[in-house]
Amino acid sequence: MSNDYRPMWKELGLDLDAHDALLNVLNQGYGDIYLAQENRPQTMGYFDFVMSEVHGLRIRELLDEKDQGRKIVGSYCVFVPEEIVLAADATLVGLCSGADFALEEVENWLPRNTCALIKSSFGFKLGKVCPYLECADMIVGENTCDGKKKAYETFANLLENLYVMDLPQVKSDAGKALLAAEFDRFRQAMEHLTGKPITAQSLKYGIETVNAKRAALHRLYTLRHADPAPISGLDALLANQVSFYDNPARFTESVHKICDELESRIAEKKGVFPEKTPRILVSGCPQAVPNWKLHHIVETSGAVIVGEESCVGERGTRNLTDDTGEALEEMMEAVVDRYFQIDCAIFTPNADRLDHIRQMAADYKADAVIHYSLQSCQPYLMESLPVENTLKNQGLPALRIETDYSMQDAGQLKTRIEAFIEQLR
Ligand code: BJ8
Repeated sequence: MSNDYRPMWKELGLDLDAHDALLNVLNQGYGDIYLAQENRPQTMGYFDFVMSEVHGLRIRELLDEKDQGRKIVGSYCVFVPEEIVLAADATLVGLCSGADFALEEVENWLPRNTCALIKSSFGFKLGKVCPYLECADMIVGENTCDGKKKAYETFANLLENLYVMDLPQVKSDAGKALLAAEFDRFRQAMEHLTGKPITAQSLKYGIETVNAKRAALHRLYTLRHADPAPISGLDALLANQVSFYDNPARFTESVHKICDELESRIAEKKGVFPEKTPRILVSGCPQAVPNWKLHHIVETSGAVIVGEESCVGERGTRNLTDDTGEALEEMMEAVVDRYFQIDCAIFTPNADRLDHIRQMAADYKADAVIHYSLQSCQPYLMESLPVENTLKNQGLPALRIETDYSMQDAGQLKTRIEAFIEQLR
């Protein structure tokens, strides 16, 4: 990334030395993991460019938007409705990060055995290394798992502009009413932030824009059903990760370009790995940039990842919002209906998730499922055993992984994963 961005980062209050260190690790990791892959689709060049400019050009674009009076909203969860943010003429960016930073300082604020995702959010704030966080006018936290819920209480001491959204934990009528009330409160908060009323027309625009983005990803997911796999799991994961940062319309167009290329590859039977390479479905916790550990290990151990049952994957994008309503209330209801279907492990009971895993395994012709949990993530760890047992009882091999963002266990994970893949041959 060009040195020209240094004044911009300084103005945002970043710690330039710490930020340099982070970018060095990111660039090194990207080179070693992404650029070292063979047979990549050429259209992935766009995502290489996005990643090379993830703290540069994209931040400049966001600051230009702010100069023109547009607000930036940061979020840590796929429950924050982008449709409503866009309808208020603001831009949503994802803030979850997939790398450890300033760990010692973080442990002055959070217990050591907090999940890596929460620790990393604190680390990026305390280490002053995240330009997205620093340029956001509003940061939305959500009462999902206990870890996040309690962490936001502490985070409020570090963030002046934190807005906390309450969320249901049960899929009941009362749960849905709570979500509807919270989305309505959020609608008002967005209007207050931007000074722009959300109208039927602006919400329709928000719904159509986000639906288009999700539909492009659905097209990509469907193409991943093919054998040989036309795109690596790493590259598909990257497309999912970039969906949280990029301009939605440009992202949609770029994903369609990849899909056009993948269709040609499928017609020519051209893949990233040979036909009949063992196919893995990954299920569990979200994997934010630059958390590429599991995908990298699997795809350098003789298998290909064909799908992600994750919030950085199908759980985050599965359903479209009904865009047929005309009145504002009708469209707000459609937004609530869509988000209420998300099968995050914070819900109890959460039978839909198991159904989705089985359905995805069948659709993607997966030979096995790897369940991925971050250490100390109670919701996904608690679900991992029933998921594993049910899949195994139905004849689908499954492996449970519990890890964090460090590379300390990489060797051990590789040994387990290689042995698991060996059994699939
Ligand atoms: S909708 S998965 S993005 S909450 S890994 S912080 S669950 S202890 S991230 Fe999530 Fe929304 Fe659910 Fe999706 Fe807690 Fe687990 Fe940490 Fe997690």
